[in-house]
Amino acid sequence: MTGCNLTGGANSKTATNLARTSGEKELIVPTSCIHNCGGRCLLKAHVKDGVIVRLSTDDQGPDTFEVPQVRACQRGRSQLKRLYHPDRLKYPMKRVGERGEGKFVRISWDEALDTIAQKMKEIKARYGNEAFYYVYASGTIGATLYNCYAEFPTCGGPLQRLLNLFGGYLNYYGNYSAAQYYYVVPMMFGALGGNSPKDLRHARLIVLWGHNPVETKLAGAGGAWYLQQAKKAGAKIIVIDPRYSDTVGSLADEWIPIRPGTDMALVSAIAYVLIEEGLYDQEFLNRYTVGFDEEHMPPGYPPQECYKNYILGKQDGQPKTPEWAEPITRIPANRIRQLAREMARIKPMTILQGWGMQRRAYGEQIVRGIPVLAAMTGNGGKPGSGPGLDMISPPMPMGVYPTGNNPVKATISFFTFTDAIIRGTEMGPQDGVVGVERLSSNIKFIWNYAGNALINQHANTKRTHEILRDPNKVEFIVVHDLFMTPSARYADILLPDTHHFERNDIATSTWAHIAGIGYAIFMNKVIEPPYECRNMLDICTELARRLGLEKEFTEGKSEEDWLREMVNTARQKLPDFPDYEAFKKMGIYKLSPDKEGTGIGFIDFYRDPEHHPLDTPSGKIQIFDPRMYDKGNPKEIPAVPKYIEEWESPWSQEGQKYPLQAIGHHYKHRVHSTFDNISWLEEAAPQVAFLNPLDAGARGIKDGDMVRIFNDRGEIIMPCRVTPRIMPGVVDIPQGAWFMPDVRGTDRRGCINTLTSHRVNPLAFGNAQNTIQVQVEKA
Ligand SMILES: Nc1nc2c(c(=O)[nH]1)N[C@H]1C(S)=C(S)[C@@H](COP(=O)(O)OP(=O)(O)OC[C@H]3O[C@@H](n4cnc5c(=O)[nH]c(N)nc54)[C@H](O)[C@@H]3O)O[C@H]1N2
Ligand SMILES: Nc1nc2c(c(=O)[nH]1)N[C@H]1C(S)=C(S)[C@@H](COP(=O)(O)OP(=O)(O)OC[C@H]3O[C@@H](n4cnc5c(=O)[nH]c(N)nc54)[C@H](O)[C@@H]3O)O[C@H]1N2
Ligand code: SF4
Ligand SMILES: [Mo]
Repeated sequence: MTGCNLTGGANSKTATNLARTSGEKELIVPTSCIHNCGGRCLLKAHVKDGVIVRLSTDDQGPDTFEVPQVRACQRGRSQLKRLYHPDRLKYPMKRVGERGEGKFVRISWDEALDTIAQKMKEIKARYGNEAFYYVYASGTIGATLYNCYAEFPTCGGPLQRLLNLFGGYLNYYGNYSAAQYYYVVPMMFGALGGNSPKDLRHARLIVLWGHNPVETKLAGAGGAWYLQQAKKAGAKIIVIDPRYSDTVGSLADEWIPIRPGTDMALVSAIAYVLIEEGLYDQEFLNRYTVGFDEEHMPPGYPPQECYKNYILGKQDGQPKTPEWAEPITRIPANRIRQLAREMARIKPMTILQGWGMQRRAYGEQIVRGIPVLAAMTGNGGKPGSGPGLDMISPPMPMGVYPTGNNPVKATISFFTFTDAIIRGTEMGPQDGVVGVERLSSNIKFIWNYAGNALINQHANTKRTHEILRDPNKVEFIVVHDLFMTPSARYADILLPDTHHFERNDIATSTWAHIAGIGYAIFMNKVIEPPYECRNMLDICTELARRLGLEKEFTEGKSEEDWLREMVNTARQKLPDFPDYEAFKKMGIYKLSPDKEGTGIGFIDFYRDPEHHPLDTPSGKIQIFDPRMYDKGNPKEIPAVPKYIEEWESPWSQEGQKYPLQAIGHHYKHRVHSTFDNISWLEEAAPQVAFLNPLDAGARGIKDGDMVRIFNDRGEIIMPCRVTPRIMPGVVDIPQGAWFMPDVRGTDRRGCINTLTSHRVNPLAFGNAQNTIQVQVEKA
């Protein structure tokens, strides 16, 4: 037992009773769960003789609406199965087979670290720092110190600090989660922002548009819990989703199934009805938006390009009527009319958009389309009245680990790293590169820390495999993980990490786009790491020594020194924040509700748009965006949000050969691929392909059969669940299963990226992994 300093007796009685001893000499040590589900929940480890015998969770406090308990979900409560999993990586290893084969031999830490340091020096000398890439990863995104998320400075942990000191690395922007959302919301609103989950209880109508919080926002103080409260307070809840999701099943008054990828046809038809029936709020639009009609266009741009003209079909001759939308969306025209009227009449309304539908071809459009409906119905800026975005959390001011600045300016879209491996030096702004006119090197060295996006979570695994397997392309790959994941199989050197119960850290709600309250959790090191597992701070310190950077890297500070600094920063901003020792013992600190702000997005702007303009060209919400207009590509980057038929769809050529659309929802079994190997969770939520009885019947498939799902990019053989919970024409393969190819290359587990495409979106250069056509047959 180390680190937590909870020796029982008088000592523990002085702490809150979160940390206490039992009669059986069982220590209860607070820590957290940290993966990229968007949450961080309190876990309390019950320790006996140096072994964690069980986990419990937050049971402190009154559990009120204002200050709820931050209780862990089924995955957090299964952490012991990860911690004590027999397949944990135990020693450093080096590759002996081909990349991807998974053949390794044990080596010493010295050999591993010497080799990595040597390769870093060699590759820097040969290709320069732009050849280094810290690939997208989110396995420890919830942590303040051991964070793996390199999109932002200060999030990438010790590895980011080391690489910055080493001269830098090729940056990326954007993320798999919400590339289109993060790109266009700041263009439309000047910043990200929505209402807090707590505000939902004021709404009378909540439309969850492609949003499934009961599965995706499961954390203790998360979105799903607040939706429940909103329902209790009398809100009507409508869900628009091709799947009868858990959110539909447990919270919805109505489910509107929609053909995937056609949401913009629905948005347009709703807008049409609002105009046709005079149900829209002209005054609100005039005050807060630009580009709705000819009278409110930015100066210098053709007035006829306004949104209203698009909806009425003044330019293209096609009014966007419900009858036009019906065959596209498969939603009856009358239902569309009824929905438009409800949206106009039930006030206040909050439409919350999920991200699955922007992870699609032209996903930029839907992100911008929904806020137009919010504005047309006069919503935004008031309690229960949302701007049509996602939820946001209250801020939690905690110090950060200083990762320094990256001297390399070249930046690619996260989704183009495989391109930057094979043709980086040809890539420039036309490929989404920013910071430079052209990359000076292809990617030659990859660090993959706490991520599985090296192959499993990235699109088109067969293509990625072909690229990664060739050691002449990327010359060196280091992976640091707990398991032999599909990505780990591509490592040249594979390093075993500690589990987060085996190191000290702090988790905060700040990153959690789903939390209704601000909080911080001290993640105590509960037990010693097993075998030769080592954490990233330790590894980077050793590498810094070998690279002659030790002094700059450590500044003479230990893990505890860094954590103390973070706590001190929080204490400067929040006088009631406990000191380091007290925080360690109490485990969780919850921000008092009066410090959370109003929870209403862009409130100053909505109150007084003249004096608090948005950071956009017009100072208002950009329905028409001159920057998009100026791109001169109106078919793919229209200046007002439009319905564009997807590049792979039931109507395209692929649709003839592969008639079903496949989507991969975020599953309660896992956080992406994390927890895929946990038997309890497989039992509770098995990896199956969900297929409608009509599609199954037409193919002679019965519930439980093995099915072959394929397209030109690859194939999967997996079990099938026949259920009306998915609409006809669509198959759902929950994303995140581990790619397990057999000798023929057929995936036997159900990794949807076997089938997905790496084609990028035109504006955000982000992923469209949900836009794919497949065929399904009995295996
Ligand atoms: N087709 C399709 N693909 C998708 C998506 C989709 O919807 N459809 N979703 C995308 C999204 S939104 C995201 S965010 C990405 C997520 O992709 P990733 O960021 O790759 O997330 P995970 O798959 O959870 O991988 C996390 C890895 O970290 C490891 N890990 C966990 N804890 C630790 C730790 O303490 N130390 C170390 N060293 N490793 C640890 C896990 O074992 C796992 O291998 O996937 C994207 N991919
Ligand atoms: N259990 C669980 N929770 C998670 C995660 C996880 O892996 N597991 N990952 C976390 C992360 S990193 C992220 S980014 C978020 C992701 O959150 P989201 O991206 O919102 O989650 P998804 O499940 O991809 O999509 C939400 C819903 O959209 C539906 N959908 C798909 N295509 C369409 C479409 O074209 N139109 C409409 N209307 N609906 C569509 C899906 O059926 C699904 O029910 O979730 C977070 N929460
Ligand atoms: S909601 Fe997320 S952070 Fe919380 S216990 Fe579940 S997986 Fe862990
Ligand atoms: Mo994500």
